[in-house]
Amino acid sequence: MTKRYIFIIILCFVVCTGCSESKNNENIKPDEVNIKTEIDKTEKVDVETEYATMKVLNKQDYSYITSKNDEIISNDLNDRVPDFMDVVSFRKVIDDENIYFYLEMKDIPDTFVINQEGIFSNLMEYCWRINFDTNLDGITEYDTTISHEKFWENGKDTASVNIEDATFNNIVWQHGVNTGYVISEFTFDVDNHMLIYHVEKGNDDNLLSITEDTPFHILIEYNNKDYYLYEMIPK
Ligand SMILES: [Ca+2]
Ligand SMILES: [Ca+2]
Repeated sequence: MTKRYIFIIILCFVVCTGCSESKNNENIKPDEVNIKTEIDKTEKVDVETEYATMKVLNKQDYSYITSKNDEIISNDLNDRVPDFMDVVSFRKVIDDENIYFYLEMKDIPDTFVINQEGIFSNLMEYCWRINFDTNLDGITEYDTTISHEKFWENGKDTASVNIEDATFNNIVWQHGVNTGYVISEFTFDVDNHMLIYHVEKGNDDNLLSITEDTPFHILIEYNNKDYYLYEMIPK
């Protein structure tokens, strides 16, 4: 009798434990389903917002515009590029001694990831440049470019830096036919979403040929391991 009594108690305990686990499973399952659904949604959104690589630009893709000093020119919003690449408006002031250029961007985040993992070459990671057709031939040969830029650096760790960090270069580049060289640096400032370039013409004689009437274009480029993007004005 005693053994049988003990057996019944054990049996009841096992059955009750089973009921309890079953109840717990019933409570957990809906949560697991909800969590999975949330993850699926998140992944879907990421895929939908991913940018598509753009074709690499050729010489014939560039064209030029002119603008008067202090003329503010608006630019369409561009949902094909991140906000830090999207020019909202721009203006310039060029006199005998100075070149000022103002690029209003849709947004400038606090930090930019540089030397991104997975690029594995000396690609341009970021650039915000203005290219002047100083010899007036309608192509980039012999142009002069003012560029705030960052190349991927071999052997350097991935890092997050401010757009005004010293790792970005502020250079004026004098183009030849397929070559070029740095002729000057310039002062680069950021005021909210406005990028401000100031070049002193006295730094190099080539800069003297940039005047109020010199045609120019704007090119913003970004490379990461998955895609190459640009915003170009004019298109
Ligand atoms: Ca734009
Ligand atoms: Ca040219």
